[in-house]
Amino acid sequence: MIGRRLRMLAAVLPLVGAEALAAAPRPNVVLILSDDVGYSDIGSFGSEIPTPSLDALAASGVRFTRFYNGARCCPTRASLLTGLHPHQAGIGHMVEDRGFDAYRGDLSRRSVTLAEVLKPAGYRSYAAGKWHVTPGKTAEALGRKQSWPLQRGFDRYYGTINGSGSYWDPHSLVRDNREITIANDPEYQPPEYYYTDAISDHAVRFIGEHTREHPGEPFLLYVAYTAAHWPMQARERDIARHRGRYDAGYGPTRAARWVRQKLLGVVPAAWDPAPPAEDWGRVENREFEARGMEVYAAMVEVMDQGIGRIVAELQSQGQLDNTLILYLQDNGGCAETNGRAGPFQPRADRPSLTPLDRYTAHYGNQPTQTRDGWPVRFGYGVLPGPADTFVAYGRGWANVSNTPFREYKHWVHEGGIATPLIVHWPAGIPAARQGRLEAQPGHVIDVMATLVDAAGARYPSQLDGQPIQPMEGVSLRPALAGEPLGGERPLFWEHEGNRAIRLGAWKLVSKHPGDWELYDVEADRTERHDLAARQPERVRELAGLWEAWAKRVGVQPWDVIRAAAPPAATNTRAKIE
Ligand SMILES: [Ca+2]
Repeated sequence: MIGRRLRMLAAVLPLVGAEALAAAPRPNVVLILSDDVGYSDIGSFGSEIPTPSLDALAASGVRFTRFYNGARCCPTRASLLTGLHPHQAGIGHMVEDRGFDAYRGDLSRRSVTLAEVLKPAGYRSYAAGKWHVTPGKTAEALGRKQSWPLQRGFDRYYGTINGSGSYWDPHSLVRDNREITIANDPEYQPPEYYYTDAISDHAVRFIGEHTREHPGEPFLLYVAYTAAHWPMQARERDIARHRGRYDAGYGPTRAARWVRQKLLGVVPAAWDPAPPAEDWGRVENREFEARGMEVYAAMVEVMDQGIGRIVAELQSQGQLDNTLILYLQDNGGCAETNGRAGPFQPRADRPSLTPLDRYTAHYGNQPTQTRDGWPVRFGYGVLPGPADTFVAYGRGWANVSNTPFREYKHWVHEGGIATPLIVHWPAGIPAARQGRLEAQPGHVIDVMATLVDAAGARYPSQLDGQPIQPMEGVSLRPALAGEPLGGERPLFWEHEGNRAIRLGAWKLVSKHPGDWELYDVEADRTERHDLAARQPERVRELAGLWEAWAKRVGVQPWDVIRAAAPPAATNTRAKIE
């Protein structure tokens, strides 16, 4: 009951702020998402990685310092695209069917995407990059296409339907409604293929084509980078700019980020940073560990360069002033160990496997060979970067990425769910607010409500005869003007049995299968001082709100969902036209 009252209040109050803003014509929207990048990994949130393009957007935009995602690739994307909680959108876990409607692993027909909502308001929509809200790991799954971007409101698409994969030869690559390989795509043959650049190039191309072919019409452009998800892969010349920067290890990098974060004001000095995850003094192969972070830094920097080209294209088309740009991250730094275990594999003298012809597509996250026949190598000590390597950067650096927070991608402690949100919109943000920080909490569910508000669109109650669930978020537009978002509202998370609710200054959180922990996240957002034992009444109240929410959105016990996992898809190949 309390939850419902708060939601109603939250839904009514934002109008006050929105009316106070000067009326701007319907803005273009460029929604940029990065993948497995932590809270402190960009310059305006404390990083040493050069991100001048994002820093420039931050300097003349508004930075939300208490913004949240859904802890993992698929649930965050489902929420971002629909304005619903992931379970309501059918993506309660990832993209496998676990036998419940909230866990179909495919975007629900009882949800609408940003593109489907903006289309009746006169928008054309484009998407470049990772989709990952429908199955895509096998040729058979890709054959279904029912929830591909063009079936969910977008007019053009270039990118990967599935998650992760090689940057040099991505699998599940699609142009519009057609599966392609990097080699058989007549429309895009750069001198050297690299997925991050391919995403940027297509985003730039879509802006140019739109302004030529549909002048005067607003557009939505969704740019979903896979940087800097494993594998750590980048061009040697891009890695070279970061060589030696991480030789002193995790501690000094993390300490320097913490100092910069305090100077920037994105975290208060009073918080006690989370403990370090790994001890550099005990690292066996420092060259290997430092190299992982050098490549990661290169991946983030190349993404930022692409964002710079997107902004430059908007500028050259005269569109920048009335384009609402949002940048955010899909989950915290990733401690997964892919490619790091097992014995070192040296590079062969020559390609030893049969090259793939241009019509052969490969399926699955981790290819066994490069297109030109080199075996893909992994294992402790394999220096990542080239196409024949497949290695993650590891927990020590993920802990640095998430400075100053605890935990990682998958978990709903702050290290898993905290993301920067940069909002840039010269025509829509008052000059006095440009460059400022915004401390009101927000969540990826709010992006739908924000775009509906900014575009003057109508969120439908049904589409094609299907009833559509009401959106869950609130418009962030008042906050752009420095006004309140409409009082306290609870924010909720569930992923793999990890649970959390944030209401006002309080956060109740649990790491599966552990008990609830209670934190005052205004005084202690790094979650160092568990107050659950001292405040049982508050624990009960917040736990009750969480239980009611979980029931409403269809959360199932993680042990049930885990047991319903289908067999893992293996690496396969097929010829495509
Ligand atoms: Ca991710």
